[in-house]
Amino acid sequence: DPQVVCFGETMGMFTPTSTTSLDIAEGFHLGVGGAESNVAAHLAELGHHVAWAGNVGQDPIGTKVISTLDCGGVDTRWVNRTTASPTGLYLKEPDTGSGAHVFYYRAGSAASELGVADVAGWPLQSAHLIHTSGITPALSPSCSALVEHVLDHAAEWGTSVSFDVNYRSKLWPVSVAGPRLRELAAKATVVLVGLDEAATIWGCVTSGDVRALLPDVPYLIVKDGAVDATEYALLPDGTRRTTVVPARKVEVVEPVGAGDAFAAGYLSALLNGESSEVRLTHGHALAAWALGSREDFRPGHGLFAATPEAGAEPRTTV
Ligand code: KDG
Repeated sequence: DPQVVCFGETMGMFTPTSTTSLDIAEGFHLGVGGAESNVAAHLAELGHHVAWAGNVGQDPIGTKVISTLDCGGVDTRWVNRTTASPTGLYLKEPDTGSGAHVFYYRAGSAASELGVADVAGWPLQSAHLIHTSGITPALSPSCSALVEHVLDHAAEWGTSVSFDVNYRSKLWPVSVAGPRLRELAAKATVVLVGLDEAATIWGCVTSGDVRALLPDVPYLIVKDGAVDATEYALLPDGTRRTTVVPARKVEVVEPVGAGDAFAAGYLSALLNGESSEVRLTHGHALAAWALGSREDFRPGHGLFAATPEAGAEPRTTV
């Protein structure tokens, strides 16, 4: 059975084949992307038995999602194909000066139909870790209920949940997302959040402000982009420990997907029983790869060999 089960939405991802804005692009590359399946693919690359569970449509994009994840070594036995709704899509605009942008075509998608009933078939009780993100509760009321259900029952199933806050402004406003994401994050064992998004949704200025909002999360990781990442650990004996590891300097090609890579590096080290320093260092190492690539993940990319050169100017947030 899988050591890790990731769930959420995975979509067809169109990117222009040249660095042009979407409105004038002529050629497109079709890949697949989704925050949780990106994490799954990285974890598979790192040697973990990991499944991605979710819905795709009975359409060619759904087939492509499954075959791409299969190629990446992700266990897709728990992917369900729905006949009534299509696989979601998104377009990713390269950074032509004003940052990278994404455009979603995912309302009413197969994934948005996920709900509490789906978990009955997933191998959650035997997994060491379940991973999802704050994108999933934004997809539909039934997806929101599903995420809460998993967070509420993980302890009794004997497993833990890792939750990447992943605020997506195109899916829901801060007024709704802020309180909901805080409520969900408070129930998780591992929470990953960018300081920039914590500022947007919760008004936090420092990493310490984030800890003050989520004081009881056993492992809270606040990523301050190109600066550093801080882990706030609350150990079973009540000891509190804070660890800070500076980010690597990298040349940024495209930032989308770097947070997922960080999550996978961190979680892999956590699963392997590594120290706080090693967990954060592995997070930065994988994020550095993703920052230097247009892909969110590339099966068989030879992670540590692809580490960008030291000495480039830090430019963006993870
Ligand atoms: O983290 C990268 C994701 O944002 C991308 O893969 C698409 O899942 C996605 C989303 O909902 O934005």
